[in-house]
Amino acid sequence: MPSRRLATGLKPALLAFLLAASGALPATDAPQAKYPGYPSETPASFKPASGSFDYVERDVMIPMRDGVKLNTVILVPRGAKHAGIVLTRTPYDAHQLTHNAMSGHLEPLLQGYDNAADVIVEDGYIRVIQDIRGKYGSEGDYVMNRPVHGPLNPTPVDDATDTYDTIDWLVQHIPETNGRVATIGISYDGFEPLMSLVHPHPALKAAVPMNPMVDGWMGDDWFHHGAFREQNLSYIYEQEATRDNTAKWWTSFHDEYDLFMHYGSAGAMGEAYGMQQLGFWNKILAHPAYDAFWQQQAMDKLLAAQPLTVPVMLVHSLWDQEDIYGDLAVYRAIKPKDTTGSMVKLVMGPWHHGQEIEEGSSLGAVRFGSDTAKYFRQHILRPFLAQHLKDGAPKADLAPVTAFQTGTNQWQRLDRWPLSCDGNCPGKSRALYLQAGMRLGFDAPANGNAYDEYVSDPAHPVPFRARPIQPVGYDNGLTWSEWLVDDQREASGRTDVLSYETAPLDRPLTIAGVPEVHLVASTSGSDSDWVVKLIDVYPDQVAEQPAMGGYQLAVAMDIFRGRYRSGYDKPEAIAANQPLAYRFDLPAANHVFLPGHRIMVQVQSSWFPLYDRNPQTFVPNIFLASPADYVKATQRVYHAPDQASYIALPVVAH
Ligand code: PG9
Repeated sequence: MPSRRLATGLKPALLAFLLAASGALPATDAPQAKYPGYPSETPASFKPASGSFDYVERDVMIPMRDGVKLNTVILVPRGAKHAGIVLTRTPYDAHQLTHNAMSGHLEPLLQGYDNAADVIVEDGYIRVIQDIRGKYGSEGDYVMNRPVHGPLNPTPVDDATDTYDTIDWLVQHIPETNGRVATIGISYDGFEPLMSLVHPHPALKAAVPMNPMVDGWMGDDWFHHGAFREQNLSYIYEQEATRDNTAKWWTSFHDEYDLFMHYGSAGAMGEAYGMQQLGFWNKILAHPAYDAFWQQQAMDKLLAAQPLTVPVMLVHSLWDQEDIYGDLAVYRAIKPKDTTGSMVKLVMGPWHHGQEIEEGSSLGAVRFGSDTAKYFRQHILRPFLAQHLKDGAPKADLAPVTAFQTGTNQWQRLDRWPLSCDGNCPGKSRALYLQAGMRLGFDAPANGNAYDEYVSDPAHPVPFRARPIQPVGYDNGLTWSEWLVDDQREASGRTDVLSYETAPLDRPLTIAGVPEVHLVASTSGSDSDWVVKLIDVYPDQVAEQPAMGGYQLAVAMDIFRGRYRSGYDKPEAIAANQPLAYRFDLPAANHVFLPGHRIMVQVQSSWFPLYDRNPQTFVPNIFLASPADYVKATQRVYHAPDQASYIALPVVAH
């Protein structure tokens, strides 16, 4: 086909060549053009005209001690002098986290996941976000939550050494800094500040782990008391398959309940998705119990063995749908080291995972009366960072513990946490007994029917929230972040959920600590899961918020895989139809059950598909259970005088 001619009658290529030769077109330093007379319009390198920006961006590859270079985005407020550095190390794409919006102003860039952007910008800090080893722009090999050098990691490098080397480079190569660095982050990015505390760099002046990943087996992202959080398969798949997470999870179902039922065991599902290619997935399959693999990488245990030399602010979300265990476990581990009382601060807010850097006036249907997240950032985080990062800043006026009390919706300045019981402290807690007639009360069970029973059917597991079950996610209207405050009426109406309830309270009941489950139960199977929920039941009508009428708000709830009854590292079959004692902690609560409210306890044996189903037949490894292993089981929960089931409530006297 003849080439198209222009109005000039010349062929485009010839015209372009003539124009270029005449100098009529700006010379571009385009790479050697294939057609010199018709060069690319894209230059070999483009330099943004950022001179008007209120910050200067420097993207650098920082060499670690083993030569691996880590991609690091450095954002320096224009004109900064003697500025502190706020460092986040992330597996979630440093470039994306520092370019949430394209702006000549720094705050829009940082407004998004993991940045307390208002505080960082208002106080003129240098913001540094770095891809961790093996992810996105960084070199090296990726290992999920890379364990410290030792039995689990034979290499000379880990996230502690990488943080040390990064800080060392930053304070030597950023002339605008005063040499004071704080590490901060949420979730996996919260695990990194904890790692920064292991053999810390002398320039590290503070660490702010928020909702950190600490013990993936006991109560954070991978298992809770041995039950596997199989809805996180998608995370493992995307996080491990490629360096830049370009291999995306897929589904052929709208309802995640149907998706996970379709594949049977979590192991079979992983196989169907090709996950045997992924190192961390194979490690999970090989370590279903709480063995050395999990115990030796638990950050609370690791830090308990470390000297405490850097001030730490632990930030906990009371309704953390992902890492509700870790920060308080770390607090228990390191607080005893804080002999001066000035090294460890604890903050507990009424938030979902990471909500402390978002809007905090409500969570789902629950309202708090003020923007609790902004309060935290401006009145707790900001003075803490200033004290440690700004030359000559005053000591922050912060209590050892700043906790939001739900129910009354008020912030508290506390000198310790918990205020009462925190596991194994008889005499400081009050037993809330399950009683006959589906009642609940502080009187030990009298004679009456000794137990209640239900049939737990793995073919129809209890949904952990109303169906259709959404995928785990944060965007496009997904409400994953709110599931812990879903109305539990969805469950209490089921025949495979037992619900026990007090009469309406005639006075407030305050708890501030860890509710401890003491369950006496039997199963006709040889393995079983037990889910226990402590619930605040709202009055039948709530004038100021009608939708809360009769709302069943979980204050604390968790799951326990019965095979670990004798020890988390010792799975064993359960003797069928024998009333046996099960003891496990629920997440901490700081709550007031108000007059007119009732207390409810729910018991069930599945929480699907967030958690994989227990086949209710004892098999060596549930990941490898066969379809035939999944059997119905008759569950009995006892409340006889000598077989009392109760929750030891960490009650605070009024
Ligand atoms: N805690 C988050 C997460 C980790 C692993 C699986 C799923 C979620 C997080 O690091 O963002």
